[in-house]
Amino acid sequence: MSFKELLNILEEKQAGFVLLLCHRSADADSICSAYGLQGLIKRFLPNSVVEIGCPAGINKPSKTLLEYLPITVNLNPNIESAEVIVLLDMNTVEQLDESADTIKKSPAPKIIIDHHAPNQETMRLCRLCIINDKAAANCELVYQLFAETKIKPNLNEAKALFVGIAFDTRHFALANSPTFSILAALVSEGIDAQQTLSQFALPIDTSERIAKLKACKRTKIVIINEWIVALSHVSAYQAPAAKALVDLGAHVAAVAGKKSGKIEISLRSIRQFNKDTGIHLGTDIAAPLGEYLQGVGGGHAMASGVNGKGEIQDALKQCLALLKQKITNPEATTQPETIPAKSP
Ligand SMILES: [Mn+2]
Repeated sequence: MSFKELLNILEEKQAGFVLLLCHRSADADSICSAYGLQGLIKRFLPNSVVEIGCPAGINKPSKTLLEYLPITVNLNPNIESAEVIVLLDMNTVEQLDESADTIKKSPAPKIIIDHHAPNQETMRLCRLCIINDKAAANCELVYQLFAETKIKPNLNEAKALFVGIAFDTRHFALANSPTFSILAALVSEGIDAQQTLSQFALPIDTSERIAKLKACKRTKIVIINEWIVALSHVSAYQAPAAKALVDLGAHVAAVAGKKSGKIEISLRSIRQFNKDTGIHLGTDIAAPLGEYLQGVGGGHAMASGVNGKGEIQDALKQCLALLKQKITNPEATTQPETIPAKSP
């Protein structure tokens, strides 16, 4: 990891225009790491134009970020005229949709600064790879570059790096030990941690709050082998509602909803449930449930979703039957017998 090598490339190219690219629907980590790097490069090359480009858009929380911090991003950067391209917080250029080809064709040297699993093709494409997939946020890597030069980030840069880390670690829940020493260093630059975190907290819609509360009120609790299963229904925000039930204490939650004849179910669980039962909510529950509801289901081990047709109560019953079967008889692969297969 070396800022010196990065600077060597910029100096060798006498780069007058350096483009720092963030991934599709750029998040806080991506934009804040670009902002930190932009400031650091400007300390050494004050006459170069160093621009942050988000050719594949930015996400909703990032819009709040741009209101509170003096960060400027170009949503339509001129990739062709960039003399050096830096890719931030992404392991493939495919994350930039249509711009991917332009980047690949560009003769400008490419540099990647990323904390995802390294991708061979990207490593071939890039002249310099600053990658650490152990880092919890890309902002950590940019902080390390500051540390290497012994330059301290100014208050806005420190704030940005702090916020980027907070977002990518889900408010530090996914932080590693080194993350905390970086955070301590950033806070010592004068950040009010409490105030900064609340400033960038996303407002929750009233309708979402009510949906979650209604889901709680309607919850049916079933205990299977000491696992608490929560089943509920609400007409919108099924996913946040399922997450809310898990946050409240359920080991696994399923929340269904019906809209214009179609049924939607979101499933969430805690890691322990997935680890101890071996149940993958995507393949073991959502997929067969989707089939049962003549639709589709899939997703991750601890978060999945189903779309299909049918009645809410019947769908939840079937969901419970699948969970029961997988919890009590993990080896079986047949459909649960408790509920007869639905006629088309
Ligand atoms: Mn990231």
